[in-house]
Amino acid sequence: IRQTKAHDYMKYNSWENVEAWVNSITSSNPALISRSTLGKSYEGRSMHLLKIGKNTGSTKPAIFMDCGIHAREWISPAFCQWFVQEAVSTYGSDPQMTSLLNKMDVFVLPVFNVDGYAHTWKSDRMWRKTRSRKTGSSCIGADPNRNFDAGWCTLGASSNPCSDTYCGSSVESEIEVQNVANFIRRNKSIIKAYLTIHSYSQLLLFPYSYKYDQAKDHAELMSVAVSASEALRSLYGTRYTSGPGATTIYPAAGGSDDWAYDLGVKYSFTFELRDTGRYGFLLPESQIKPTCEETMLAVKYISDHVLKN
Ligand code: ING
Ligand code: ZN
Repeated sequence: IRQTKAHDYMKYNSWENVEAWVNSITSSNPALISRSTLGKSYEGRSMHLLKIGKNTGSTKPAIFMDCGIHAREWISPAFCQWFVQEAVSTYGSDPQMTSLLNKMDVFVLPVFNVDGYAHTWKSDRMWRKTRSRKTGSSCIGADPNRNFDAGWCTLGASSNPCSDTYCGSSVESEIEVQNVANFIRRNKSIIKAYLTIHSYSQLLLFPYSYKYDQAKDHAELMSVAVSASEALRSLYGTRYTSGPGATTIYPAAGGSDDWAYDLGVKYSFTFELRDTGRYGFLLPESQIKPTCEETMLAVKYISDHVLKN
């Protein structure tokens, strides 16, 4: 029998490999990682969540980061996996990472849209949405980043179930969105930052996307985003644009960052990783390492800022 390919940080990994990795990295790093599940997806896959941080015996402030809301954005789950590995392997030697994990916990959801991700490996590489079925429509899935309770379905979203930006039949109609929203609601007193990783376009976005109003923390979020982008650029010269979603990419309601912000999570950012369109969603594996390395610098900059505030 042929063995299936093993996990490799410099390759894209199938859901089966990501799931095996969740278990192996947790058992190899019991002092820094603990595992839980947010619940099951529509098709019954587990939404594994990793908590990275030094156990201090008391409740710490936390950062929540998710990857893979959209199925075809493969560099995103690759980054979450990279982040976890980098965190455990530099804890104790890198002062910034050490102090982050001593003082805060980082909740990492390596793949949000697990069913969609599996579908991009099985049958349709360009699938974006969830895989939920609805009676009365032959079209499948809703856009999880249009399904949150933030100006739901008012702008930049479609009520057509066949659209790639279908907002769903109601707010949080998607079980995966419910699972994430319930966790963040339950833990909102400790969650100080919400980071959600997409691709592509090289943008660092913050609220709002569902309206043109400036967020009350606009000045601070803009300055954090600009500095985080500068840190990212310092490694390989990759240029990012920072700004509110509505004016920087396009208006879009129902996004997770706007929802988290309105819930009270001030440091709420959406990353759009490499590239600017040459390869788009089909970013070559040779770019996983440089993309993840530079993105680490931005995430660490934001984490430092959150820690100081
Ligand atoms: N971009 C995001 C999308 O869901 C976005 C942009 C960010 C919309 C924040 C709403 C809120 O369309 C990609 N590439 O998915
Ligand atoms: Zn996306």
